[in-house]
Amino acid sequence: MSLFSKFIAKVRGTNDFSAADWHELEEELLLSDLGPTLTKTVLEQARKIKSENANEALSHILTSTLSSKDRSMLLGETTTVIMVVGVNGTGKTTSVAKLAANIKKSGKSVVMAAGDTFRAAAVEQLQTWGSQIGVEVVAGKTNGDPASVAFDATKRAKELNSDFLIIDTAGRLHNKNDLMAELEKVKRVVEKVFPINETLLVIDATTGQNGLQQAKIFTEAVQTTGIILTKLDGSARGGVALAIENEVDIPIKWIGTGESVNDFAPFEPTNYIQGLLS
Ligand SMILES: Nc1nc2c(ncn2[C@@H]2O[C@H](COP(=O)(O)OP(=O)(O)O)[C@@H](O)[C@H]2O)c(=O)[nH]1
Ligand SMILES: [Mg+2]
Repeated sequence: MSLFSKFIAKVRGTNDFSAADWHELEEELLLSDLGPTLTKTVLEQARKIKSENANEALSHILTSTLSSKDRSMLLGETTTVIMVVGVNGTGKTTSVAKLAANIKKSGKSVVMAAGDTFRAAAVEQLQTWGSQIGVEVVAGKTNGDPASVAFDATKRAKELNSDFLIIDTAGRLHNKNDLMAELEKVKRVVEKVFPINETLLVIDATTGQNGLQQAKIFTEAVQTTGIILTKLDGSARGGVALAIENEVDIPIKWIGTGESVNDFAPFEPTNYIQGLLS
């Protein structure tokens, strides 16, 4: 049963929701990771709903909590450069590969940069994806400078006249200043050649309010143009998408729904809201 189906069924049938019913709905909203602020707002607005149009009214309430910013990919004039950032384990490397495969499928050329040089496994992981999906990976030495890998990859993308360059990064969050300095350095060297068009922040949907906290910290440190929300397949708490967009007003552009390369799609707000309601 979806988040609001019980509420809708009840309001439709009786136009009457008891105090206990409201309490139950509140708990459900909190459990689905809407967070306290948004839960309060949604409940306040839901109290005004009449039986005749409960579904429509709720759909309107929820849609208005989403960002109204453009969700389409920001394109460059020549090579479009996408930097992917986020905490370790959220699904950055996997999402880089999924996005590259998606771009390749649309007939465009793409190069991937193995910018997480802190873990040898991360470089190998991207190289494995690269051979699987047939996309070139530029990598450097383990513990090397991520900016130098990014620079080499940018040169390679230029040489190949590639339509896209996607840069994987390391996700150490323990020190915001270090992270900011490192990502800025990557940005600086890349932008000697091409501007970075998109900085996509990867958030793991199963981490709930913690994911929201990460989004806030990252968006303070780096200019983020969009979000990739991963692991929606493993989360019964899809409400976190609403909470994120409501709090940081950055559009979710892509969603990850599994570990394989095709478990990836553009975020469709209408479908998403309908999923919460029906
Ligand atoms: N179920 C599921 N697992 C995912 C998804 N995206 C990534 N993963 C898994 O999450 C783990 C961490 O992913 P990885 O890309 O290495 O994260 P990174 O540390 O941010 O680069 C891996 O086991 C991935 O297969 C997703 O959308 N759904
Ligand atoms: Mg990684």
